[in-house]
Amino acid sequence: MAEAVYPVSAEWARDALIDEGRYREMYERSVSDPESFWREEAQRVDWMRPFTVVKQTSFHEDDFGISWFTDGTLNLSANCLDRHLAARGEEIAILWEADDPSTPERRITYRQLHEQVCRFANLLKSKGVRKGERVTIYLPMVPEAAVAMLACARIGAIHSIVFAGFSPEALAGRITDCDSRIVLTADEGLRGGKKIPLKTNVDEALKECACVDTVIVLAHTGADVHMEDGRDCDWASAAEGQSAECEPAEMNAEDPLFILYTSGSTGKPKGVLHTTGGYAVWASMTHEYVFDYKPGQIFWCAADVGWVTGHSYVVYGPLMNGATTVMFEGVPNHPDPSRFWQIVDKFGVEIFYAAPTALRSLMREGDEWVRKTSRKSLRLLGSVGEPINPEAWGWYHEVVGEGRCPIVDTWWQTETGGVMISPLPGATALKPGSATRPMFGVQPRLLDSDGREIDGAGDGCLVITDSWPGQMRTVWGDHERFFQTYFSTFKGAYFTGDGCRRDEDGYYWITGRIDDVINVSGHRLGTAEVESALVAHAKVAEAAVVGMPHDIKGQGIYAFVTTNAEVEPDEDLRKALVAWVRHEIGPIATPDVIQFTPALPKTRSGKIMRRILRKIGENDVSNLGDTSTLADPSVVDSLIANRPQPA
Ligand code: 6R9
Repeated sequence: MAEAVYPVSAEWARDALIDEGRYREMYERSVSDPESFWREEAQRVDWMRPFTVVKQTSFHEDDFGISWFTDGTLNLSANCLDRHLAARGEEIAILWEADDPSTPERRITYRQLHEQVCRFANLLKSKGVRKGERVTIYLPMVPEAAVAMLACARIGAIHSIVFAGFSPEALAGRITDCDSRIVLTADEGLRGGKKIPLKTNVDEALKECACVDTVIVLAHTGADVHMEDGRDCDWASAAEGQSAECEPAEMNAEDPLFILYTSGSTGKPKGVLHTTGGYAVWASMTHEYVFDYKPGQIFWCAADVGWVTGHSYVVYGPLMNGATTVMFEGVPNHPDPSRFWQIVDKFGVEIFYAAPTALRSLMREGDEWVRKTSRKSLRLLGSVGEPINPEAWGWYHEVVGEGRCPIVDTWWQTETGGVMISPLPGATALKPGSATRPMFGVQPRLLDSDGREIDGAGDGCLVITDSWPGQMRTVWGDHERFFQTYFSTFKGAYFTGDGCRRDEDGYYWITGRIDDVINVSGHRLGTAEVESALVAHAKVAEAAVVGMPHDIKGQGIYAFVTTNAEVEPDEDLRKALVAWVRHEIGPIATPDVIQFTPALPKTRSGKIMRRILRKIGENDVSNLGDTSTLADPSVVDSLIANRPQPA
């Protein structure tokens, strides 16, 4: 089948920051002379002390290390706030839309945001928070989440945001791992009219965390929540008494900025650590070029700040560039499936960036919900988090964008800090489903399973061969795991965990994870995490989890479960296990299918044959490949015969 190609329109080629000629020239320079390229590009940051060293990076074991702009100093909150005050202090920094459309929006100017950040930074200081200390943030999508992040950056504390949909158990694990003494939360969150008991979750989590002595609680819904004497304090009244001036701390480029936990293929979630200078350059540069961002435009990234997309494209990238960034507390289909487009009209959103899973769920509801809104302000659309299927791409392009807005399909990861492979709207002809070409400084390669490079068109494991400024620097508390996870599979290269195809035009097509990570609604989950939650249940002996295709979520969760000998599995147990996993990890980990089985297919050496389980999960059992090493091949037949139909 011939691929559809959407050429760059004449207006985009003329008006965009970067056209095709400039992309080629800049890309070429970024890889042939990275020193001079990044020396120049890094001038987008206001440095307190300019750097002299650009880049000291090696992916090889003997001299492994990643350091950018090493001797420069800066403060990221000053870059997001103070430097804009003179020119655009009265312009809107954050436009906040509540879950309930009848709640008034909030419009916060750069000057007001600066003041709030300073007060909150002073409050953190008064609670004894010091440079390098970890602050856990467990907040809904409210402007105070951005205030908290920027306040940490202002005083040099390291923030660790835990998505407000995670369970108390998951929260406790993340607080303990980074040994955080302070937690910032709200009484409740609101999503789609449902209340999320954040403070109660924190209280529950803190039963397991001896390290926490301070909790600052934002009164968001006004719910009556328990306040622990000597530990908990009210956000607003505590911040009110603080000074509205707070000198930004001078941070080294390589001082940590934040930790964000993400799932890997093994073990517990790892704390991805990003540092200050390189991340600042990367978030701001990619935001400007990928979205062709020009001052004054209204930018809306619909991701939650609990994910990396929210860090880089709700808060840091847009604010560094002086943008008006939209923050939305709610969900796409509440109170009805027009919600996104109504917000677009209400605020005059020009650039809209969301995940394919949200688009697919809206597409299913029919075009009427979109067509009854105007959307005439939109000029550019973006996609992130998972592969976008050509059908959803077509709907986004034709129905949402009315054929007029280019779509930037941006591939990147928590680990990469910002966009790595993406079209630039004024430069790149689009192919639906392809993330197209690398960002400046990004050198993708495809390798076969023996580590041999694939030249030209072909399919392989996606690796990146040289560092870029936004790259993660370590796994919190486990530098060895950092090296082992990303740099030991293929010598001298960063291993992404994704499979990828390159076509004749040099375009990249991400095919999805090739490790044991599944991508549910754009959220990463390790199969091992879900398995360990399942086996933690008293009635479960063994569990194996694989991904399965899912129309809306992209991937769903398929769990094979063996119960303890005396337990008779039934519908009640199935329901109980679903609730258990939600409780252990959070609703995003809800299993779609649980198949009880007396045994799992194992090799004679006792290894579960996941390849076969994946095939069963995908309902593609015609060719299971070699099963000769199975200890008991009849297990597979019975699994196939008893495969439940997804609900
Ligand atoms: C930003 C973010 C990373 C994983 C990544 C890949 C998948 C992200 C994609 C995409 C195809 C895209 N992914 N963007 N796959 N096309 N445009 O999502 O970070 O949560 O760490 O997930 O998501 O599999 O490896 P993160």
